Amino acid sequence: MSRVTDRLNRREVLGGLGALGLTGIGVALAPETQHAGRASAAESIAQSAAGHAEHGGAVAFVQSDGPTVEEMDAMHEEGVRAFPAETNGKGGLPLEYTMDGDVKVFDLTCEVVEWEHNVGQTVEAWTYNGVVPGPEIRATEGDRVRFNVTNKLPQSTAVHWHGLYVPNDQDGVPFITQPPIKPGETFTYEFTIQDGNAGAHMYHSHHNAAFQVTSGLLGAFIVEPKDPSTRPAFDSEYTMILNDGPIGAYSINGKTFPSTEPVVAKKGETVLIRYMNEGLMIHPMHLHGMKQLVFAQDGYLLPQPYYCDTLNIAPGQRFEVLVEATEPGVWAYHCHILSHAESAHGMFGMVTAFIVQDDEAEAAAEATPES
Ligand SMILES: [Cu+2]
Repeated sequence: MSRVTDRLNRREVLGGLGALGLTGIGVALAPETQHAGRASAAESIAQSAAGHAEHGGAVAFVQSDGPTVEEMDAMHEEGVRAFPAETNGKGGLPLEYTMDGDVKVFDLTCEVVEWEHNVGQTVEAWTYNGVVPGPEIRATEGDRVRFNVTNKLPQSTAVHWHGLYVPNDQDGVPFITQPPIKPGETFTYEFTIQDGNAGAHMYHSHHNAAFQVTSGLLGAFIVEPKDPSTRPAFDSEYTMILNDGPIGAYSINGKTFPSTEPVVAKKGETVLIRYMNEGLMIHPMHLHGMKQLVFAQDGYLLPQPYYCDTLNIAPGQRFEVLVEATEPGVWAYHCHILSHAESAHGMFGMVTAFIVQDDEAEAAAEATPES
C-alpha cells in the first residue's frame, strides 16, 4: 500500500472517517491493547499467544469476569478512533537502482532492526534495508536485473525470487542451488526477466525460512508487462503483504491495526490490489461494501475473472483484484479468520479500511449554509 497514501493528505483520511462521525483521531490506545514496548520476536509470539487466550480464542464469548458492555464498547471505539495511527518506519517503497550498461542493479542489505508494527509496540525484525516489508522491486519483462545481497544478520541467508523464471543457479535455495550467504558476505544474483512473467511476485529468504521470512525478510517483486494493454487498466494500486509471524502476529505490510494504512480512492476510480501471503496461515481477505474482481493468480491472468467479497489467500499465493470504488464511505476491510482481526478488546491485527471519497457530495455539503 504505497503510491496513493504517500500522496494522501492525512486530513482526507480523517474526512473520510468524519463521515462516520469519527472525528477524534489520535486518541491513545486503551491500556489493555498496549502490550510491552520492545519485545524480542520470541516474546512477541508468546505475547500473541497469551493475547489469544486472553482475548478469548476459541471461547470468545461474553464472560462473567470479562469487561462490562461499556468497557468493551469503549475499547472498540478507541481502536477505531486511533486509526490510522502513525508509527515509525514504512516498508514497501520502491527500491532505487543504478544502471550498469543495460543491467538494473539493486542493493539489498539484510539486517536486524527494531520495528514499530503498532503505536508503541516494537519487535526485533529481520529486514531487507531496514524495513518491513522490504522495498518493492519493480522491473519489466525483458529487463536484465542484478541484486547485490549483503548479509549483516547473525545467521546465513539466501534470497529466493518467488514466482520468477530464473536460471537454476539463481533460485536462492542453500545447498540446492547455491551455498548459503554467510554473515558478512555479499552474494550477487543476476537474471533476465522472461516474457510471460508479468504480475505480482515476491522475494524472500529461503534459509531458516519459517523464522526469517515471518520475521520480515520478505518483499514484493512486481513485474510490469512489456505491453501494458495485456493487463487491466486501473487508477491506483496497492500491495497488501500478509504475515502472521513475529512481526505483530497478524500484520498487513508490517503493521497491525490501528497502525495499518487505509486504501483510499475517489468515487468512480478503479483500484488494483495485489495480495501476497508471506505468513504461515491462510488469510481470507474480506472487503465490505464492494466486490472484488479476481483477475490473476500468482501473476497468471485467469481465463475467467470472477467476483467475490472474501478471497482466501494461502501462504505463497498472490492474487490481483480490481475494486471499483462505487460506494462512498469508510468500509471495513479485514481477514475473516476473526481471531486474526477482532476480540473483546476491539479490532487488532489484520484490519484496515477502504475509504471511498465523494468530492462532489462533500463540496455540496460545504456549499450548503448551516442553519
Ligand atoms: Cu488471517
